[in-house]
Amino acid sequence: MNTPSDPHKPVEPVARGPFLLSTWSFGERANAAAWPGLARGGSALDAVEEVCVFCEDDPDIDSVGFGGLPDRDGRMSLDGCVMLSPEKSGSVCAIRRHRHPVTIARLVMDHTPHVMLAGEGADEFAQAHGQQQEELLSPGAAEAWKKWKQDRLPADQSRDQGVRPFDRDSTGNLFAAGDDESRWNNNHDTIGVLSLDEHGLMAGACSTSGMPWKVPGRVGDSPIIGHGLYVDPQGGAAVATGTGELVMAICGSFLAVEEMRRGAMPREAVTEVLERIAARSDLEPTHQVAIIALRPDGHWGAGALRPGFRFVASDATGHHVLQPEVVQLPGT
Ligand code: SD4
Repeated sequence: MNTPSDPHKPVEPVARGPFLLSTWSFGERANAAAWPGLARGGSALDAVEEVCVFCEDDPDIDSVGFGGLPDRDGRMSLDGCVMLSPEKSGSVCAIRRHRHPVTIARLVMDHTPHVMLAGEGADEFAQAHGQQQEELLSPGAAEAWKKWKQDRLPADQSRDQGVRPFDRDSTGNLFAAGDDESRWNNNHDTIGVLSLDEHGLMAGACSTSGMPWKVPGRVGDSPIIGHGLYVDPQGGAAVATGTGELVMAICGSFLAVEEMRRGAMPREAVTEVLERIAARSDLEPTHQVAIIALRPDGHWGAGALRPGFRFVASDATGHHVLQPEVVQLPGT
């Protein structure tokens, strides 16, 4: 796996101690919240859960947890998962009454022989494990939904209608209209996070409210192991964000990890994923996918289909909001 890299290739960034890699610039404040525990020797698993819980609690982040945007009928549903290895993962989807899908996913991993619970059963499981029931639709999200209804966008919205996420100001408000990006028409996002702890253990998690104004019942890539997230201590870890349907068509996160298992650097692995997506004949200008990747030896990288994606790398030197090295379709 650690094939010596070609000296003419650009040097890849590499983590040399505890490390967190999160999607979108709003990951900065979430990483900052989880960092002290990780830096003190805490586990990668605790760190990725904490990053997601932080975002799920923040009503200004309009794509995750409380504050996320609802489905076509104005109802919230949340998805999330957590993974340590092919033997150890947990996932929930279509959660309607509990704010922290990643915590529930971890409970599934730790307390059941299963990988994934869905819908009412997942909510009941959460309740049985002491998770607090609550309203998930924030006042801001309810307001945004009313406005969307008023504007009379098509009622049976497909994945191609909405607002493309654009990371412009670190607020976490990826779907805000404004400036010239308001012309974009597609929308989804998620917090995805990968971590290495001081013991060299890797973990990943992701949490999302899915696609705003989605058809009720729609589930994207985020909670599905191998699609939105994959972690294999023998290969690496990857987490995707963006148009879930595009990621699901190629098992995007599994593909990135499999590439790294065969010796690819993270940059090469994410490029392979994005090239396959970019080669589709039905791509819409509004589609976006981004993927971040981490190898067990600390090498990491990120890429996006189009401009507008940022991510956060946190280590002992601080929290760095970065643009991906790879943008498959620049200028689009
Ligand atoms: C999805 N990819 O549901 C997920 C979440 C999301 O950007 O919207 N991510 O399609």
